Order: sequence, then structure tokens, then C-alpha cells
Amino acid sequence: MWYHDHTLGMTRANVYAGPAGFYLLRGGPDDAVVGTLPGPAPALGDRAGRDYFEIPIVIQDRSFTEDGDLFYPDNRAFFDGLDPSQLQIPFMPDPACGGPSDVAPIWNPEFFGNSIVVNGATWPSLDVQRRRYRFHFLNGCDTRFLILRMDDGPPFWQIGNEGGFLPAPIQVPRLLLGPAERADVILDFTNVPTGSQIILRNLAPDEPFGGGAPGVDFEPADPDTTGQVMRFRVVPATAPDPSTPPSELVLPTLAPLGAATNTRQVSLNEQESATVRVSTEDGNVVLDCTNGEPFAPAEADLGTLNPDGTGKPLGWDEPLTENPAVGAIEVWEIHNFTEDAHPIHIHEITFEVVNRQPSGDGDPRPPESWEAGRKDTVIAYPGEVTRVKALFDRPGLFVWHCHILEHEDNEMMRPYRIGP
Ligand SMILES: [Cu+2]
Repeated sequence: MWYHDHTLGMTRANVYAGPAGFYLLRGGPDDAVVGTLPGPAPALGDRAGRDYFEIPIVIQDRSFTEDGDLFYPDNRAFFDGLDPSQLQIPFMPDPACGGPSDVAPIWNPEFFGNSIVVNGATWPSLDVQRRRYRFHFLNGCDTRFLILRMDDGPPFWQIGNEGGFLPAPIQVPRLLLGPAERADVILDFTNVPTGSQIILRNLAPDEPFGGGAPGVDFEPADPDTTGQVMRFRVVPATAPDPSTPPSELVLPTLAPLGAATNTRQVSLNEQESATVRVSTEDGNVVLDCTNGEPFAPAEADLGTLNPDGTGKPLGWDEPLTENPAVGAIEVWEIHNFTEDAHPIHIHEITFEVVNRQPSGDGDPRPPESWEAGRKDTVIAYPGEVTRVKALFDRPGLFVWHCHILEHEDNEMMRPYRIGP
């Protein structure tokens, strides 16, 4: 698991400033692996110079000023590719616009840094011995999806995701991770020659992700910058490797959830402004309440469905609509009416990914192999219904939200309550 600040409306700034970390949860039947996993992991009180063979790796994108300070846009003009003088959205526009502005002047719809930072270091290098390693990969980016690939390196053996272990180890050529998704992975450097240098690459786009394949459906990240994550440099092993080959590991399996007792339909929506209309004059975006176009996007919203099947966006402080009973097993059908994929995170529970289905006609398709077991974040693709199933076993007031932090903060988050 991982943790980060969740302050309402400024999560993006606080995560960007630094505080985020891992919890490595140990013990109990859910951790009863038959076989030996690579270790140890870093622990409080370790002496310096200790060798680690289980390493949490958080990947984030950031931008820096020439002084080395973090750069983060403080004006909406950044997203629109303008100088702030060319785009100033007043809080109280012309009364002809029909009311106060519903556009946040400093909020940017998405944020992509131009550098990759791993565990706080930009494009680091890690010496790895000729043996097996267990890595906990976490996408800690604000907006950026990641598609990780090793350059001429060993394959990824994925053994777990957000909710724990997969039913069995799987070999995957690439790791797709939306923001907040995790992959528990074994990489075997045993047969990689000493002195080899392997780059961990990122093939996901430098813009919002909509699904599909790198180089076919979208241009991959800049191979000179955000297309690189870190480097592994292979050195001799200092001791025999006691770990079990990943294909021979027997992983603990969770009993599947029973039949759903309720199904509810929720929606992902992107909204243009209802009160701000603008037009373009000499490259400047100016308020034009009479002849202008609605300013967009103004915000992204979760919501429910209208009777006609269209999305019904709901703001954060509108009355609660998701209220599972204690002990209920519910399927949530997530209808994505936007043009982008969103990593949807439901607090408090972990869920099974049931399937995905094109909106309208079309057959459902099963979850990806790495989505087996339990997850707490799922990628909901545009034009599809994504179904997840969970047992809501503890009462309380929680939230669910898009884990693109810019979306979560404005205001793609809703409360939900388990129990009365
Ligand atoms: Cu989103």
C-alpha cells in the first residue's frame, strides 16, 4: 500500500511537494507464499551499506526551474499554452454571462512534468546484483499513465497489484500503470552479464491516455526524457540467491466474492463552463459573454445516470447517492462519458475487476491478467462501462474519486457511505 496527503482541493500540490510513501504490509494468510521471495526490504533502523533485494519504487513526473526548485503552474493559462496575460478568468464575469465564474483561475485540467523522478531522485541508476529482485512499482504521478518496459532486460514477473497477490505469477512484457496503480514484480538479473546497463523505459504518452498501443494509437513519451525512468547496472552477486524462481512460487489466493446483492451505475463526466464564454482575439482568450464559446474544460465530475442513459454529473457537496448496506456485495458499473481514461479509486474496500464493455452494443471483455485478485484502482476507458465488484463490510463515510490528482481536486470526487 501507499499513503499520501488527501487534503480536499490541494492534494495535487501536497503530493507534488513530496510527502508520499509506502506501507509494506506483512503477515497473515494473505501473505502466506509457498517459496521464498527476494528480500530484505529497507526497514527502520537499518545500518548503512545493507543490500536490499526488495525495493519499493515510486515513479513521479516533475518539472524544475533552472535553480532546481520545483516548477508547478499557478495559472490556468499554462494548460492552454498561453502567457498568463493572455488568459485571465475573472471570478465575477460580466453579468451577461449569467452569474459568477465556475472556472477555477489557477487550476489546470492536467499536469505533466518534463522529468522523471524515482524515489525522489531524477533519472537514477541502481546497481543490481546478478540475482532476483522484488520491486514494488507505484505510479505516483499527478496525471501521467506509465507503460514500463525493460530495454533488453529480463521479463517482468508480476506477482501482485494493489490488493495483494495475484492468483499465480504471470510474465508480462510491459507494465501499464495508471496513477495510483501498483505492480509487485520480480526481475531476475541472474543471467544478465556483469556490466550490463538496462534502461527502464516509459512508452505511455506525454498527454492524457485513452488506451491503445504505443506507436499505433498514440505517440510514446519523449525517448530522451520522460520516455526514460531509471537505469539498472548489473554487478556480481555477493552471496547465493535463496529466492525461488518466480514461475515456481505458489501465491495465496483470496476466495472470490459471492454474487452481487446490488448493482449501481455511476458516471465519469467532463463539463464546460456554464457561465464563462470566451472568444479568441489576436491570440488572447477574452471574456465574450455575448458571442463566445463556453470555456472548457471547467471541471470533471463523477455522477450517476439519467433515465435516458446519459451521464448525470454531481458535485462534491451534492446529496449522497452511493450508500451500500453493511455486508452488501455490489457491482459498480462505471460509465466513462469523457474522451480520456481515468484511474478510478474507491476508498476503504478492494474490488474485483469484473469486465469492461463498450457503451451501447458490444460484448464484455474479461479483465487483464494483471487485474486478477483484488485492486483498489481501475482504469476506466473512454466509451466503455468498467465493472468492479466489492464487499462493503465496514460502516462509515468514505470517498471515491479519479486518481488523476488534477481531476480529484476539481472535483472528480464524491462521498459514499457504507451503512445507515
Ligand atoms: Cu480523471
